Amino acid sequence: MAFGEDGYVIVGDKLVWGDVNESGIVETSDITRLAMHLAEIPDKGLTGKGYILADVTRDNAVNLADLILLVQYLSSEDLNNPDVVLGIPR
Ligand SMILES: [Ca+2]
Repeated sequence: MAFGEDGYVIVGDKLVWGDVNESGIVETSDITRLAMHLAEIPDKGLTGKGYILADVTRDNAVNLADLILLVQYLSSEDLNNPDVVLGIPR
């Protein structure tokens, strides 16, 4: 176990921000997974690494702002937009 520069616990692989479902890549199903968490659907709450990776705005809260940024990232035609840093392992 190690701690990243933001104080997050890192276990195993590098963090891929936005990889809410921990599949290794950022994909449309991550939006679904985060939406289920925000809707407080029973047994669909995020915990552990998935919760950490869901905080794509990195403000230590998982909320609608994270969902919006994730949608913007996945709908962006320019995934190299420097303002969008999701999906970049760190
Ligand atoms: Ca956040």
